[in-house]
Parts: sequence; structure tokens; C-alpha cells
Amino acid sequence: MKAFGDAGGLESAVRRAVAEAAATDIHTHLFPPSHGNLLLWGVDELLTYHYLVAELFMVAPRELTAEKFWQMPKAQQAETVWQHVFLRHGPLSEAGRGVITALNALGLDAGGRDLAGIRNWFAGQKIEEHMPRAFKLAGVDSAVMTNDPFQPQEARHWEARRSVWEALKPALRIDPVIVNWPAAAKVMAGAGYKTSAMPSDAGYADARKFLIQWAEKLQPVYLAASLPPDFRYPAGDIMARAVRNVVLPVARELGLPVAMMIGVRRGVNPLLREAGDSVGICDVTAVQNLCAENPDVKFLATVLSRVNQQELCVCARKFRNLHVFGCWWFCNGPSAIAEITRQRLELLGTAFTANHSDARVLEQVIYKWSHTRKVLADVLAEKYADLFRAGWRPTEDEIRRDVRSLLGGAFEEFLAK
Ligand code: RAT
Ligand code: ZN
Repeated sequence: MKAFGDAGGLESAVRRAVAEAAATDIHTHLFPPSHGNLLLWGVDELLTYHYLVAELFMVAPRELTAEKFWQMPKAQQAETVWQHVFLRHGPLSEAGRGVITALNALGLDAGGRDLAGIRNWFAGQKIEEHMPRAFKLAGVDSAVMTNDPFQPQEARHWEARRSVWEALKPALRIDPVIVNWPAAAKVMAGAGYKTSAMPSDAGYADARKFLIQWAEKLQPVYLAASLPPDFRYPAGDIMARAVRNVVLPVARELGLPVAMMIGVRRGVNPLLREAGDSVGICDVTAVQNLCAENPDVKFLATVLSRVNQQELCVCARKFRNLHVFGCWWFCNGPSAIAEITRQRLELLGTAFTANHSDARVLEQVIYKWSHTRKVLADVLAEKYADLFRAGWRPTEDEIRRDVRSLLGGAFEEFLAK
């Protein structure tokens, strides 16, 4: 294929490639339709996304307390968010705009503000058809779920061996083993394993068996946990000990990567429930030490604080067993995505995964990927223009290859190597 001889043609090719490339969504909270009401979808779920619940309480009148809000049925909660965040104030936030982008892509007139009409439309959809359509609109070929065996309402669907739509890949979520051992021990003990609130060698051995048995059931792509800013490794605390005695041996035995999402301060405002989590600067040295000490284990990592992004990139330059992914949660807005993606391209080339959706509600894949693609196209157009000026002449195939790398190809290569 011929290389581009003019900068204008090159820019259009970059934008085309970003618009058309399939994205592999490597971290979501979606479930298969066969797992019933665990799969959230529709306008009421979109409006009550925890990002928007947090925003509601920034603008709602004082009388509307969190307690009152949680007592409302879902539909009324959604109407409350719609009233305050969308009608009485402009939905200029990323999460606000996201609802509009998603509805609009589905052909709904969000600008017409007819919530009842939009609800009617959703009521007429069959999830088995609606889900593939949402993926198609997002340009997503497959998505990795978050499957938590410590949640009985999730575990029972796997016990029942319900079929899973093939575009959804499992990930074994293991947070409590690391961040709340007593709670994890209780669940495992309930399932017949010899674990107790006080960690012990025997308890760790049974926790390994528990996770291995779940991995056999799920066939996950990776093991995953969100970790607090004070996660350290190595360390003598309960978190580092669980990582050393349970997570690493299981990952090694099963040949599974460990995905770490670091920097979440859970429940700084517990009244807001899921919306009450915050961010803290983490210590990337923990990732560095894990990678150095365990060259035979692969790690995926993303960090929540903007402050940690550069350090994580530098760490990935040093360790081939580390793959950086996503602009997570509070970093998943256009300005942060642009900055983080530029920095990653400058430090990592195409060896990272530009974003993941973290979708909790099906239709969020539409807006998260549409917004990400817009930023990625702008940043890549700029980077290819710089490269062109420097004297490089890429072909259209090479551009498509690079874009695909950033949207899942590099992740697949990392898993395969
Ligand atoms: O982004 C989110 O929705 C968070 O609530 C978390 O789900 C986070 O992504 C996590 O997986 O811990
Ligand atoms: Zn998540």
C-alpha cells in the first residue's frame, strides 16, 4: 500500500481508522442477558449511574437528602436526576453529556426532553437484540465483564451454568481477598473452605483453592482488583500478605494476568453509596516491585489519580510484564484522556490500551467509546502530523494497525506473549 505523501490525506486516514476500528472493551461491569437483572440497561439506569448521583447532590436543594433519595423507587430517582442535573442545570459534565450522546445514537430525541417518550421506547426493546445493537453502535467487538464470586447474587448464575453471550468475556474479581480478608474468609467459609477472619497459612491455601475453582468455572481473561491509594508491596500488612500468599500463586499457577486498578478511596461519603468513593495518589513503587519480583506473572494496571500517570508509564517502560490500560473513572473525561493518551504515546508508543468503558449500564458503551474516539482521533492526528513533518510516511494499513493496537490489539498481544 502506498504511503501518504500529503499531510491532509494522512489526517483523514487517521480519523477514518479511529472511527472504523473495532474496540475491545477490557473492563466493564456488564453482564450477559442470561444473568437477569444484573445487566443494567435503559434510561432510568443511565440517569441513576453513580457518577450522576454524585452530581445530583452537588446541585440538589438541601431538603433532598441522600436518605430520601435512596428510599425512592428507581424511576423516581431517575426523574430526580433528570430534573436537577439535566433540566435545572446544564448537563455539561462528562457523565451528563454521555447520557445525551447515548440516547441520540439510539435515534432518540434527547434534546426534546421527553423522558416519558424515551422510557416508552426502551420498554419496547428486547435486550437480546438491544445489547448487540449497543455494541455495534459503540464499535465494540467484545467486552470483559467483572465477575465477583464473593457476591452471592452473581455467583448463583455461574453455579447454574447459564449461557453467556460470546462477546462477553469473564474476569475474576477478587477485591475482598486483598482489601477485606475477614469478609472474603466468611464467604469462602460459607462455601466449605477452611478460612477464618484471622489470616493463616491454612486459610491462604484454601483461598487459593477457592479462586482456582472459580477460575475453572469462569475461564477468566484475568484476575482483577481495585486497590486503595495506600496499597504497598512488599509490606507486612494484610493486603500485601494476601497478594503474596494467594493472588500471585494463583496467577502463576493458572497463567493469568493480575489487573490492578489503584487509587480508589472507598466510601469517603458513605451516604452516597457507590457514588461516595474518591481518589488518592498511590505508590507506583508497589507495581514496580510486583513486576520486578514476579517476572513470570503479567500485570495490567491503571491508576485513578492524574498525578500517578507518568510514573505508571515509566514503570511500563521498564517491565515487559506490565501493560497499562484505560483512563479510569475520574480520568475518563476528554481533557484527561487527551493528556494521558499524549503522554502514553510519547512514552510507550502503541504498547498500551487507550481506554476501557467501565460501563455499568449497557448504553454507556456507546458514549464512552464515542467520546474516547473523538479525543483519540485528535491526539493521533496531531502525533501522525508530527511524525510526517519529521519525515516518516505511514501507509493506511499501518495507521489502522496502530489504531487497533491502542483499542485492544496491544492487549491481545500482551496476553499472548
Ligand atoms: O468506575 C466505576 O464505575 C467505579 O465504580 C468502579 O467500578 C471501578 O471501576 C472498579 O471497577 O472498581
Ligand atoms: Zn470498574
